[in-house]
Formats: sequence, structure tokens, C-alpha cells
Amino acid sequence: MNASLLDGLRGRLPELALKTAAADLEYYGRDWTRRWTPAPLAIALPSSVEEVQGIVRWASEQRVAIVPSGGRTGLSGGAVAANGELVVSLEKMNRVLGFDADDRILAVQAGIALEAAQAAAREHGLIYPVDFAARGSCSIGGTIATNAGGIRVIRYGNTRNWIAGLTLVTASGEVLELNRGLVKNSSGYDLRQLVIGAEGTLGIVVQAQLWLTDAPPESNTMLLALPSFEALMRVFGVLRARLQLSAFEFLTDKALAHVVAHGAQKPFDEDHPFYVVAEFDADTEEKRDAALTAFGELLEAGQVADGVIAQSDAQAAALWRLREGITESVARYVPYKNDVSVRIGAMPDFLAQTQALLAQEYPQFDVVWFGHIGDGNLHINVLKPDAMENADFVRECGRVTALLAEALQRHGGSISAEHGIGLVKKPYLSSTRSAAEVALMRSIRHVFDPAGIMNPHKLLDTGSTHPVYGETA
Ligand code: 2HG
Ligand code: ZN
Repeated sequence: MNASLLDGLRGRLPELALKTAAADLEYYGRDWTRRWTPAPLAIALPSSVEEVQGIVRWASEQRVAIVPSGGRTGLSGGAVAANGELVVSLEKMNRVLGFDADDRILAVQAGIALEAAQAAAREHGLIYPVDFAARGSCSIGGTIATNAGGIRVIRYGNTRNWIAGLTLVTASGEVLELNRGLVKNSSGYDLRQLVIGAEGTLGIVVQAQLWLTDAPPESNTMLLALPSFEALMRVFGVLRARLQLSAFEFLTDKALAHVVAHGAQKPFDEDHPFYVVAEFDADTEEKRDAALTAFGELLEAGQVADGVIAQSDAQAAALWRLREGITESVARYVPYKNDVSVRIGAMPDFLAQTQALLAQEYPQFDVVWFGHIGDGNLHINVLKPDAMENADFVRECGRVTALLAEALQRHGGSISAEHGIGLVKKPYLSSTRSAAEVALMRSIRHVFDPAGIMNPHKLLDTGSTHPVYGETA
């Protein structure tokens, strides 16, 4: 059955690269969540927009569900294909298409890795400022699908600030050129922004125009050891007022222990409960002095217990590794990940309540906290004990996440700050979006994709019986 179905696709697009080997289905059918067993129908690897159109038209006729696929570094299951879907991998569409110096726009195919786009920007003396640890493997298309944030949101904002335009292949196979690089465009609904963060439910992003910006002034990095959660937000307030921060990231002692066990250098002899990695402009004597003075005063006031300011690029990179290496260092424990946000002002109260909640509900688990605290974004990774079945572990974490979602709702926060809803957060969407909002989102999705073939079961359930291949055939 599958073979004859795919023969139809092959007949329609003879040049299209298709993979069906078991190892490929396994490889392309999963993301970093490792929770679902991959079971796609096949992997299509188009080389052109026209091929993507052909695939979508065929899938739409045959009612085959599509999972758009980038680097699959996602943490919410948005790129999982566990239900007979056709994975449409953009990995062959990974080129820079051009640079426009007047508009400072880099045009790329969606399958390009973030790091490659960043490198291309630097060739023109500019930067693409969205950045995070998975830069080498995630794709620009994936960052658009989730409106990815990362480590410099505090200065530059999320992905959506940097997308000057995008090319979308809709579920009917039409090509939409959204916004076309315009800085000003007050002509009705901004469909570009609707597509950013839509997790592949409104179509397949095949190309993007990225706004670039000036390289920042020379920066420096400091690592601070903090005595308490309360100190964290106070230190943030002081540093934000007195330095030009480009990052303010935190991690707990447990997070540090995992990164160090994974090979990173232990930064201080003593252990401390919390650490901050802060990056700040240090291109003048005055700015460097301001950092030293602020550090001295915080130390004196007992808000900071210890600290180090990098003396070289290598040392700055080593300090960043302590923060950026966390995800990899805990990966072997198949963590249950929360990625939550509240307004900065609500953070102290939310932190206190969440800390109490998790201490009470998770006495048996290793809970690793870290994240982009300067953006109000916390990552909470709950590590699975080796002896526990994954299903039992996920059920228990799901129960506690429901309580966390209630706390978020009370604080006006979000169940997903930057990883997306995917499959993992779907049960908790209503803690962040009202019933009226969810109903509108559902209707919008239906308008874009009446047959329900675009990444079904992700983000929100449409209520219809999704014509996923295998269910209707
Ligand atoms: C980060 O900030 C990423 O390092 C991953 O968003 C977070 O692994 C996580 O939970
Ligand atoms: Zn993050």
C-alpha cells in the first residue's frame, strides 16, 4: 500500500529525492524530545520550491499528512512524525540566495543552518543576531516555525523581529511571498507574522529574508555566583541599569554539576546555589570600569558571592560553555522539559511559588533550572531516574506541569516561551491562551489547511478527524 502510494509521488515528481529505509524513517521521524517512536511514511527531500509545491499538491489529493522538517533540534515534538506522515525535509534547500546591501537583507532557503546564515551575515560585515546553542544543527525554517528566542533576546528580541519576508507554500500548493522585505507595510493582516511561530501548521516556509544588523561593540562576559533566588532578580536590576547587557542567563548548582561532569571546567572552588552568565558591552574603559564597580558593590552587598570577568575570548567561551552545554549534558536522562515565561515584574513572585511547588511535587527527581532569566524565561528540566519507565515518568511530570500551568495562568505567563507547543505542551495551551483565542487559532488553521494535512496533531487539535494517512486509507 505504502509502496504504491509513493509510486504515485515518484511518478509525479521523478527527480524528487525520497528516502524509505528504516534508518532514515527513524532519523527523520524524531526530534530532540525522544519521546515518540518515529513512524513516518517516507522522507521527501525537495530541492526547489516547485518540488515542495508538487509534494503538497500530491499530499493534499491523497490526504497524506505532512511534517515539515528542519534540523529537528526542537524540544516540543513539533517535528515528530510518528503516524505515517510524509516528512518534508528542507535539508537540500540550504543555500544563501543573495544579499541586498541597501536593505541589509540576507535571502536564504529555509533549510540553511542558523550558524551558516550567521556566517553569511558576517561576510557582509553585519550580523544575524538570533543565537542559541543548537545553532550548528537547527535550520532557519525551524527557528521561524517556533519563533525561536535564545541567548540574546534581551537585546535583539525573538526571531520574529528579524524576518523581513518569507516564502510560504500553502497546503493547496500556492506560493505566498509574505512582506517581501518591506520595513513599512500597513496593508492589512501581517500573514508573515502569523506564520512565524505557527509550527508548520499553516504551510511550509521555503525561503526567508533575514534582516541583518551592525555587529555589536566589543563585549565581555562575567560569571557570578549568587547566594539565593532573590538575589538573582536584584542583580539583574542592577546590571541592567548600569551596563549595556546583551545576555543575562542563569543556571543552578545542579545544572553546573551536570556540565562539569560532562567535561566543562569548574569555575569556583566553592559551590553556590545559583550562577549568572552576563555579557555586556566592554568597548571603552568607562564601560569596563562600570562592570568592575557594579561587581564590587554587589559583592559588598552580599548579592553576589563570587565572580569572574573573562580575560580572554577563550575564557569567555569557557564561561559560555557552562550555560550552553546544559542541554547536552543532561540529554542522557531524557529530561521532561518546561520552557515557561512570565513578565520580568512577575518573576520574583513566580519563582518563589514555582520553587515551592516543585520542591513539594518532585521530591524524588533531580530538577535542573536554567534559562534566559533576563527575558523572564525559565527552563526547568526534570531528569528521569534510570530505573523509571518513561511512560510513568512523563505521566508524573505531566501532572506537575498542570500545576505549573495553573501558576503560570495566575501570573499571566506562557507555557512555552521559545520552544513551541508541538505535542509536549498541547495539553496546557489553555493556561496561556483563552478559549476564544484557541477557537480563533483553530479557525485560522482551518482556513489555511481545510484538509488538515499540515503537521496534524501539533500545536492544537482541530477537532476534526485528521486525514492522516493510515487512519483514512
Ligand atoms: C537553551 O536555552 C535551550 O539552552 C534549551 O532553549 C533548553 O534544554 C532546554 O530545556
Ligand atoms: Zn532557551
